[in-house]
Amino acid sequence: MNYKFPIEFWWGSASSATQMEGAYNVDEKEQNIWDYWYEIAPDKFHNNIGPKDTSNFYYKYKEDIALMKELGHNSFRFSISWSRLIKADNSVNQKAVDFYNDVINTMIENNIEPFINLFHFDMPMYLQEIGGWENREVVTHYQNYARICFELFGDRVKKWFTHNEPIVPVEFGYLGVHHYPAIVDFKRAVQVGYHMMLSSALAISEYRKLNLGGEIGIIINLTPSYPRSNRKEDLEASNIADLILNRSFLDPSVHGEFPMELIEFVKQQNLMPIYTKEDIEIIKNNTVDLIGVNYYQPRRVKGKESIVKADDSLTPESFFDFYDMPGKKINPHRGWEIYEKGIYDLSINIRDNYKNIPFFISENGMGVEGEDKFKVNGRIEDDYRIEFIREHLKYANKALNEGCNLKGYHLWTFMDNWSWLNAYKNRYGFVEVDINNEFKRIPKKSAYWFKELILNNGF
Ligand code: BGP
Repeated sequence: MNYKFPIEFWWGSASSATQMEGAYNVDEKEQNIWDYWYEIAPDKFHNNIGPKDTSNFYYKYKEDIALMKELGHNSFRFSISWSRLIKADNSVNQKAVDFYNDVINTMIENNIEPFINLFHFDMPMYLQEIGGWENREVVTHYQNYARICFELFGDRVKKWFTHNEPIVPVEFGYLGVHHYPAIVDFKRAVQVGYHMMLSSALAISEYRKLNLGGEIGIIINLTPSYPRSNRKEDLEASNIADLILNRSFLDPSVHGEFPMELIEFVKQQNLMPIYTKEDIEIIKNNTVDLIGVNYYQPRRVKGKESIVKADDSLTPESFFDFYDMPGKKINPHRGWEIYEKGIYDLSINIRDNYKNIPFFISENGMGVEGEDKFKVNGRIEDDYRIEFIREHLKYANKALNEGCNLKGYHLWTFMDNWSWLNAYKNRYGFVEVDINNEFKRIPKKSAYWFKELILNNGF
């Protein structure tokens, strides 16, 4: 065996509530921003397919967890749907409590450790109506929601995450138009990001007060920024991209402070959020125990070449351009570059600049369109996915051997699910979901390959 992993390594996969639960309006679940957006603008969604049913985990979780066990998982991350758990009148939805309790208990009975994330892009609509993350009151609502989750489930769940990719709602909802409310306004975006960061620290403080003996962290899409060249303008571009898109959440989460350079940038651009001195103390005193890192692709950047017009809105891309590197390896279905060494580079960054804090690869994966054509005797032979995982794991292994505190690897995702922008176009799962045939689950070849890898703790 060439690539051996530690005995306790976390092997599994990740998911999110809106993308896999379905049952969008049953058992008193409230609407979230996705349900609402689909209701008012279905044409914004790929092939007009919205988040109504998604993969029906709400109904099939027992079968799904049994399959996870059969396929060797020792851990699985899912998120709680805030709009399912907490009703608009602030009361707790008992049917949601029963559902999540049963999911957690079934996982534990099957020796699969539940990793729970509290927020995966799905703001309840009743809170978006009062401004969502722009409104400080929503931070308090989130803090209460987090505490309720810890009180309800924290006796059994020992790995908690406050957010998944917090930069994404900022980037796509307030600096771009892919997520509701689809506003482009840098100042409001900074307030949103700041409040999300503060909410993370407040959730951590609630968790610590309860003394439940588990760990709490945050999941960040640590896309490494690579400059086109060593020329000054390219290096500066990569630095500013990294500062805004990575270090804005990574530094306060791990070090308890926003980078000074980011603060200066925000001041210079007149983008300072409303904050209090107490907030800064809260962020300082409530750093994470561990981080999850989602890694899909590198970010290649170059100095600004395109002209910024006077009436262009100010966005992070006013300060750098993306660099389309010739000859790069690409997943044509998603349009994302495949650069396996990124896993190694980001691991070394965490080792050297972030206290060698424990971390795991919380998402990595490959979305492929038209997988049916790879079917042999009813099974998708996804050798491309096996290769994708294997090549990334080689670099993860190298990072481990060089002293990185890497604890596990989760694929995005267990079974094909609904994507925010692409519905069911690109499939990511170890398990096929036949959406035209009662959401039937059929494991792909990669699922068995991964099972073997877990059994051997390496390959
Ligand atoms: C991550 C998100 C996931 C998932 C994944 C794949 O950024 O955390 O929710 O969707 O990306 O991306 P996509 O669905 O856009 O192909």
